[in-house]
Amino acid sequence: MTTGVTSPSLQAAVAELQRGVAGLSGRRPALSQQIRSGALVLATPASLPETGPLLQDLGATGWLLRSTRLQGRDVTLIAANTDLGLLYGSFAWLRAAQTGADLARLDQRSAPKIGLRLLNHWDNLDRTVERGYAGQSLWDWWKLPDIRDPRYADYARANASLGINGTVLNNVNAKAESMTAPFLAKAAALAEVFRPYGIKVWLSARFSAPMELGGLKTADPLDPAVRAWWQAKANEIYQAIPDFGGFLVKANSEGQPGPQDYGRSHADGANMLADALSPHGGIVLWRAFVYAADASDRAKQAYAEFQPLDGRFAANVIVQVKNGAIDFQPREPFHPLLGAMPGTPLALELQITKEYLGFATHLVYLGPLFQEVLQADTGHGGTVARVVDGRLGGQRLTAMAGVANIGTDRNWCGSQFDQANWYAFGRMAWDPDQPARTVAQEWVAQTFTTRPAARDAVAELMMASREAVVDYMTPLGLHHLMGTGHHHGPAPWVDNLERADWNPVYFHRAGRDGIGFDRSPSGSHAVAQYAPAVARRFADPRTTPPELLLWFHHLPWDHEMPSGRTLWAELITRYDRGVATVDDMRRRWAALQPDIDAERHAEVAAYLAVQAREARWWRDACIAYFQSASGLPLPAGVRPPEYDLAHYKALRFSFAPGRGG
Ligand code: BDP
Repeated sequence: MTTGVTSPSLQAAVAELQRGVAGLSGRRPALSQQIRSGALVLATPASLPETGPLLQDLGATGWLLRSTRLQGRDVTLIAANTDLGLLYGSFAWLRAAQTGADLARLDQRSAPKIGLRLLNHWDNLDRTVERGYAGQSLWDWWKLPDIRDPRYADYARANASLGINGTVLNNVNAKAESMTAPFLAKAAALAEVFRPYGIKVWLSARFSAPMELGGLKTADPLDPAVRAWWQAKANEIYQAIPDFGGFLVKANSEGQPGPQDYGRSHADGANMLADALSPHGGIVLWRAFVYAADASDRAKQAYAEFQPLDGRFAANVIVQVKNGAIDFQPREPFHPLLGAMPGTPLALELQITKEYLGFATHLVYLGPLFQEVLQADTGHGGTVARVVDGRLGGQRLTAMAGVANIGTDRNWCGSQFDQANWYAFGRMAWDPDQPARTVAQEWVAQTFTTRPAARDAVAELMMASREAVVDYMTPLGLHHLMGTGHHHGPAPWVDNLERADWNPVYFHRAGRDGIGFDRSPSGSHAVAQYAPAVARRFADPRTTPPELLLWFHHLPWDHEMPSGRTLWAELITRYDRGVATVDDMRRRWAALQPDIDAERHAEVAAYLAVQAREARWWRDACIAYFQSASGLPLPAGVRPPEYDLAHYKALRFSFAPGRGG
């Protein structure tokens, strides 16, 4: 192997290649031969000037893999403009090797389409993880900064292999303590481990920290003492972590403090923090996830508060928008803010952890969900992907964030297949146009098997899984039917929570007259927040896709569906289809036994059994409840729910995971 100066990133690249080849060589002896004979050349224009012209369109971190001749020898060139690009290129070469590419005929090039590819950890300082289903937080704050768990480096390696280049260490429901000197030293230790892998550390900032830590009487963003406090804090942070990424902020949302506490706007708050960070090159990610107790329609709130602020944010502010307007449901239409703020960089926030999709025990591959939102046409001149990669609005700052599903579990993510969701997030943040199916095949080839038939069978099982969870939990655009607080299991009957918009009945509105949330012009008119062509389509039940029907419309039970069935019969058909798909996934997995190692095969099979049982529970409880609302008999041939409604209502889950500290 040829290498030039050994920066930490280049050393990491070489180490990955050596380790990767050693791991693969049992299976592919030619690989180690290729490396030992020096046929793999890592080069930047600084070490090999003739690569310069090849790399012009690849930016700082894009890479090129090419089988070529150099100085009379056949070589594989891994080239990039920087050493970090070489690290990404080395991982790309390993991916090519692991997925069975012809290594003697390589010609690949790729550059990231999105600048900031971030994980958001909802990790608390006591190591509980909000909506975490993979054990404790990876960050052992108590032992840091002295003790650096080897998994920190492995975490960085895994992320770098996907191109993830930043991580927000702490929960958006932030504690001010994370900004005290001892915790900054701990964050700095993590930053040091991550640095060679191109991963910057970010922190969630609590807006009221100047009061809690600085003893100020106010956190008003226009107060000079508050501004000075944040500036001093930013200086202190950059002393400890010179390449600190910036702040992620949840403000005036679900009880978190924010600028509105002082009659100021989100822009006032974000810009104040942006001013503090800007001398250091830091960035503010300001979340648009807000909703108020008195809202007539919770789905409208974020747009109402943020859209009028378009163009009013400082140059180093990005507004971070969830994929949908409610909250990470199995299916939501894309968020109406996406495309509606052309004068503001918008980050897309996806949830990798499966808070509303069966936690870690349900096999749900999120690639299709990510693809669906990224490829949605906003009606503002392009897809969500074009909004997020900045091409639509000409933004220089671009970002995509994924709420992490990583913890101390031996398999990192709570289940074997949940690793695929971390993988898919990273790959689609690098290139938001990557098809979910290709990403699944790639992951399977690197995780389970390269045999094409088995690889494709596993990938197809994954591809079916997202629609399955939609069907057995919230078909036809239903949403937020999950159990109170923990969000485990069905609870469509809940109607007694303190705030109307926390209750499932608020969202489905099922009664004798029909079901669904009327967001059309005759209802909350939330459709008006979309671009005109999209708004027109969603305003009319005949042009609304059936998958989103009850998100936008309240319709009678006998409403005729495109299938020719009544809405009532269609709802039941979808619940049945969800259960049937999971049964089918189990059968398909069982048939793959010869292709998968026994340990993981058995583990996944056990998880699928849980999913099959819980899919039935979802179906039965929802049908029992919606029948009590509709008063209609079950269509002929439909299996009645196993228990009566009272049984399902009485179930309790006191210690369901993911509640945080
Ligand atoms: C919801 C979660 C809650 C988070 C909130 C958020 O239920 O735990 O704090 O989102 O995104 O999905 O801030």
